[in-house]
This record gives sequence, structure tokens and C-alpha cells, in this order.
Amino acid sequence: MKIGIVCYPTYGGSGVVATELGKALAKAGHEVHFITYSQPSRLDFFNENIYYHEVSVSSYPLFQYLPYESALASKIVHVVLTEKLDLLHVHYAIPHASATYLAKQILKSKGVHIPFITTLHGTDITLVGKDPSFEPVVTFSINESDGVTAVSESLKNDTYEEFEIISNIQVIPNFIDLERFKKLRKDHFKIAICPHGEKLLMHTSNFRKVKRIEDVVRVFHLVNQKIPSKLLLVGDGPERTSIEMLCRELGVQNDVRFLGKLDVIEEVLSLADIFLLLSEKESFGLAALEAMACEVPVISSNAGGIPEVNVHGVTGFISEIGDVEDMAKNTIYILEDEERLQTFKRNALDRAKEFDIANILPLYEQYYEQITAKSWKFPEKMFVD
Ligand code: GMT
Repeated sequence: MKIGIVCYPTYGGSGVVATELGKALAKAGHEVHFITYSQPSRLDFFNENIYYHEVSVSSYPLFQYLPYESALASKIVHVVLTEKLDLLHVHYAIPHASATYLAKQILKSKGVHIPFITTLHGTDITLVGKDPSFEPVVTFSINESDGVTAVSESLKNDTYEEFEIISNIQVIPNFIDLERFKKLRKDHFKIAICPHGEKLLMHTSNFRKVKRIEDVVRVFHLVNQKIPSKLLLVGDGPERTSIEMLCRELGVQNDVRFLGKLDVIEEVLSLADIFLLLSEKESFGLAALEAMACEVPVISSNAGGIPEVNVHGVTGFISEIGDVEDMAKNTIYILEDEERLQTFKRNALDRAKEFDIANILPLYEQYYEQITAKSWKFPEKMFVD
């Protein structure tokens, strides 16, 4: 199948899922065309089935805001016509679903029909999407999509609750490439960070408010009083400065390291004893799954779809959002007994295996077949050569 993938190229979860899915589809023999404004960060290898089409927006003195959505729709039209795509799969509703709807209508006016699938990832529904400045467009473009997927049951339910949706939403969870995400023996790094055998806690994110990194630091502060430990914070974003200040306020600045954005996240995850994901909202929690694949138990909040990944008392523990006391207590419980820690680590890996890309890719392929089969297709000659 010839598939166009529209996504954000950045480090965010939706871009990672879209890129990894495209890579896996290409390996499985599909022709994959990425359409976005810069090279996706994880699109870092050559594969003969992968193509990249950059969307650029011309600036003009009249534009206070560059009309990216129009440029994207135009690029989609061009790529569908020239590459003869069978299907478009767009990740994150805003503005990808509405731009694709527009492209679809333009193509229809040229006698070309192409179905599109929208995958909802999280904040496009739970945060930004329901803002009145976007809601009518999000509702409309979800309802006009030929297929809709959500990354968890929780996100599916949120979508039905927050928007007037008439389409069926198919849940296809996030997935993991266990070839890449696995525990690597990096003992020398661990000794450098934890020279006295301290336990290592870790958090990765885009440092936005919704991630509640303040809670991460507060949990660490409590744990650190009972168990010699260090905290690694990976990623960067708007909350970084205030988190640095909080570390100084609590007097833990010498035990907390900020590593910034890292490409080889699996190397660092391999060092960790506990992963903290304490978000206010989290549709799935891909970061937790990546940690679990590297044999790291997860201490999490009960936000959104996290409980569909992290199993309470088995792969880690789940607490109410903001209950830092309970989170610290659970972290200490796992860390204070080495045998217990090893059991949680094994359980985390076993659970991660259920989300192996090999299990999830066929779900997308079946869904693609289903959506294209029910869509009427114009003959080949309608396409431009
Ligand atoms: O909002 C983010 O943190 C980024 C966002 C994205 O779409 O880029 O991540 C969301 O999508 C991921 C992949 O499907 C999910 O694993 C994350 O849970 C989700 N983030 C939130 O819901 C906050």
C-alpha cells in the first residue's frame, strides 16, 4: 500500500509514534511518504520505501501568522497526485485532520478520491482540542475522517465525552520496538552518575505543565531522605527553569541532573531503577512503556490511559494525581528490597512485550485494509503522471 503520513516531526509522543509506525510499515514492504515541516527526529535511517516531503510556508508581510494549514493541504494534494497514494494517515488532530479534510475535498474536485485516517494522541483532545478556539474544527474533522483511532480506551472515552462524535473510534495502543528499547549494560555510566551505589530515579518529557515535574522533584525529595538516590531529568521545555529553582529550594540540586533532549534515550533508561510519570493528563504514556521495555518499574499517576499500561502492584504503582506522599511511599517500597526491585523489573519487561510493534503493526494494517476497502476508488488514469 502507498501511505501518506502527516505528523509533527518533533520529539513529542505523536511524532515518535507516527515515525516509528512509518518505519515499521516501510520494513513490512509498504511505501511510506512522510509529509511534515521538517525531517522527523526519529527518521534517522535510509529505507528504500521511505520518502519525505517538506511543507514550507511562504512568508508575506500581510501574514501575522503563517498559514501552515493551507500550505500543508496544498502539499498533501501534490503528494497524493504525484505519488498516487492509497491512503493518508494523520497523527494529532490539530491541524492535520482539518488540513487533510481540505486536501481531500480539493482532490475530489479533481476526480480523485483518497480516504484518510486520523489518530488521536492526547492533548489534541484532552487539552488543546477542546478549547473553543479549536473545538468546532476538531469535531468536524474527526467526524469527516474515514477512520479514527485513539491510543487508549481512556482517550476514546474522553473523545466521546468532550466532543459530539458520530464516528466509531478504534483503539490501537502505542507500541514499542523491543529491538531498540532493551536493557543495555552501561555500568560505567551508572557508576559515573551514582558513584556510591545510589538508586537512580528518572523522568523524561517535554517539560510542560501537564507533566507535573514539580511532583517528580517532590517525590524524589521524599525518597532521597530515606534511600540514597539520584534523579535524572531528560528532555526540555517551558517548565525547566522553575524546576531548577524548586530543586535549589528543596536542597536537592546536587542530586538532580538535567540531561536535556537525548536521541539515545534507551541508553539512559537502562541505568534507571524507577521511572516517574506523574502527569495531570496522559492518554497512554509512551515514555512509561519505553522505560518498562528497558526493565524499569513505573511509579505513575492514575491519569488517562496510564493504568492501561502500568499495572498497579505488578509493574509499578499508581497513585491519585498529585499524591506525592503515596508515590514516594511506593517508590521506597520497591527500592528498599533488592529482590522485590528485580521482580518489578522483570514484570515491567513482560508487560512491555505485550505492546511489541510486531503485535500492534498488524492492527494498523488491518484497519488500513478495512478503511480503503469501504472507500470507493477512482481508476489509476485519474492521477497525474
Ligand atoms: O502531549 C504530549 O505529551 C505529546 C503528545 C503528542 O501527541 O505529541 O503525546 C501524547 O501522545 C503520545 C503518543 O500517542 C502518548 O503516549 C502520550 O500519552 C500523549 N500525551 C498526553 O496525553 C499528555
